[in-house]
Amino acid sequence: MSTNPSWHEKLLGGFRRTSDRLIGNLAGLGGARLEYETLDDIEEALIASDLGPETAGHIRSRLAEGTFERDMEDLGIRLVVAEEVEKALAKVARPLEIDAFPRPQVILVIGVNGSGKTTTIAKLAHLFMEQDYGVMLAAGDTFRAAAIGQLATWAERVGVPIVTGPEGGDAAGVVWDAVKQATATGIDVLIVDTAGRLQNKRELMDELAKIRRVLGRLNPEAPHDVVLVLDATTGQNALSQIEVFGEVAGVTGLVMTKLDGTARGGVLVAAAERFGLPIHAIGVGEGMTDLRPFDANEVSRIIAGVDGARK
Ligand SMILES: Nc1nc2c(ncn2[C@@H]2O[C@H](COP(=O)(O)OP(=O)(O)OP(=O)(O)O)[C@@H](O)[C@H]2O)c(=O)[nH]1
Ligand SMILES: [Mg+2]
Repeated sequence: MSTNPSWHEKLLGGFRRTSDRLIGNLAGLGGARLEYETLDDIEEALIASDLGPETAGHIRSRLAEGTFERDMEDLGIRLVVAEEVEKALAKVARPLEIDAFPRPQVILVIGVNGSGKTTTIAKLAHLFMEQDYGVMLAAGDTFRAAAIGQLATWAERVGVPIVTGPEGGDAAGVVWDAVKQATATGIDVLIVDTAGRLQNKRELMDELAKIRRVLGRLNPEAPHDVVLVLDATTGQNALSQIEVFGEVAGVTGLVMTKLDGTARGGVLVAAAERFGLPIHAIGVGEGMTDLRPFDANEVSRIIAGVDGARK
């Protein structure tokens, strides 16, 4: 029998900080009648737990509704929290669909240095392979030889072809070659890695703009997806990354990784309400099976601490 933690156990880990904080902050606020001051306290507690102000406001209004519901215990409050968080997350939980015509569908993967781009690409490739799509990778992070090597190792492990260029070479050139090869060989999905290690916003913008120009010349629809990879352990910082990359690269969807260990998963809710961008998948580890589209019900129950597996 495997002793590896299950998907659900890893998720519990990734949301523990958020849900512990939430449960701690809400403890003792139920029970008595919910007066205005108590409602204020609850709303503050929710925001302090990384849920965005909008969701916190909805929860407050729900709790303030009708005098009958006012004698609530902690658990009753948490059930309302779970329902409202689920509503916020259900709107954005949207797996990546492969529906480009003509093929290939080009997915550009971007994000700050170390956020988990390369690992996420491997996990996505595995997910699409399982759905019987033909997948190819492009090593568009040409800044370091190690980056090319890391993606090549993953390509081999997952069992997909990869197009690379020389270290320090032109990323747009690699992407050009990759699209040509993917088209010629009937590939369904081409996933493009990019460098996070760029000096500044200007340089990043120029590089991504060049890749986009090259793609557009081969297929006006490409890139079909621009997926921003966010590291859940960076908490609120993830929100400013969405803003910056949105401006620079026109983000079409998000993947949140490292929702295991020391993550502050509540930021997922804040991101959902602030930007409304599709959240395609979440990652809970470094293995190729550690990425899935997420289940808004499961995640919201974990955040609110009303999950069956948790006492
Ligand atoms: N715990 C955990 N670690 C992860 C996860 N995803 C990636 N990592 C680790 O985070 C580190 C950075 O991941 P990469 O995929 O190399 O990140 P990157 O964005 O490609 O980094 P650069 O290419 O340097 O910009 C690696 O050590 C990964 O193994 C995850 O979901 N959970
Ligand atoms: Mg990388």
